[in-house]
Amino acid sequence: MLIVSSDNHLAHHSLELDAAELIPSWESPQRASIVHDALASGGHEFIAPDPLDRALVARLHDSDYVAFLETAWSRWVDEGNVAPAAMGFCWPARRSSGGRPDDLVGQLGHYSFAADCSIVAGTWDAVASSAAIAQTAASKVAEMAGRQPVTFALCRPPGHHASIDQFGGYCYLNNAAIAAQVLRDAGHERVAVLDVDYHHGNGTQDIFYRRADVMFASIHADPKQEFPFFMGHASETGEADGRGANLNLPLPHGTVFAEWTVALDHALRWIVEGGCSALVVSVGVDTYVDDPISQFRLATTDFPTIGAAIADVGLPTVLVMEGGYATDALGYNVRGVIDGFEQHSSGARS
Ligand code: Q9C
Ligand code: ZN
Repeated sequence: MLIVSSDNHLAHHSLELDAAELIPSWESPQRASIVHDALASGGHEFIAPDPLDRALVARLHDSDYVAFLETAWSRWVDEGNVAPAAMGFCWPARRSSGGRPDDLVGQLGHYSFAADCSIVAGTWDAVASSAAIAQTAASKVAEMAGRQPVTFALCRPPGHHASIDQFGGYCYLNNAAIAAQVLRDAGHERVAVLDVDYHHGNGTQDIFYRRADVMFASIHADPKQEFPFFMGHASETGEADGRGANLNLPLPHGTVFAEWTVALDHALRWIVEGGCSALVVSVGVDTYVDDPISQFRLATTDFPTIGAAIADVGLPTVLVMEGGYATDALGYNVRGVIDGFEQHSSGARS
């Protein structure tokens, strides 16, 4: 498989508020190295990303938000802060009047939705590189010949929690949304984004919620029990032109593969019936039983089955890396999805 990756993320080591303690984020630099190393011996081709297309990003994210992400760290330093991470502490709440404050800490609240995510010196370079990886992986799929084009975007930081104008959940720019837009621009009339990360892809849902041309399906822990808490309910089905183009399949804590895979079949059927001609997958492997921040019970041996089921849809596919925090198993689990996809895709399909 063609894999797009980069080392430009290494200086992004964010802090997160976890159980009232500020800790080095679970979303660590070593995650991407672990996945890279697990794939290095698999006979894959690795390429570096093209430069990020800023006009493309501006079609998915608010331009003032992107400018904020790019400049927040230097503003933080210029204001004399010595703390190693720029972080907000005050967010707009119910009955807030809204509007963007002038103050940097106020803007950190305005442009984020969770305290598990902060901006450090290396954040923007990592975020821009991660988005460029998704963009490049999608443009390669769009130009590839052959039966079932597929690429893997080894993105870090992840993207599916990043909305039009808010970061959170370790995500800043929405890599999967960028990949989907590239496929749209390459002539695919209808594109699906399937999100199999443990957490709901609230950012991807937000970006495409009023659009019919990108369908979004997510299988995730019930927001009644789990982050991001305020989005991801089954009742959210899309609005305006996007009515009916959003599918949420929330599952309870403790879900095992036999239950999870029923939701996967449902989502894949929905995508096929929706008439999509290309697929982006938000590949989170934090559904794994021993994930330190998650509560599903998938096994390492389940991930190749997931990859094969996704390949069976037969669409040109961009696999985009999202979450997965059990560093001991992360490499095997991601490799499982990729091997499962490739083996199914190259094997006899009826
Ligand atoms: N500190 C992804 O998997 N973190 N993001 C809260 C408490 C929320 C996960 C943990 C998890 C975000 C891409
Ligand atoms: Zn996740």
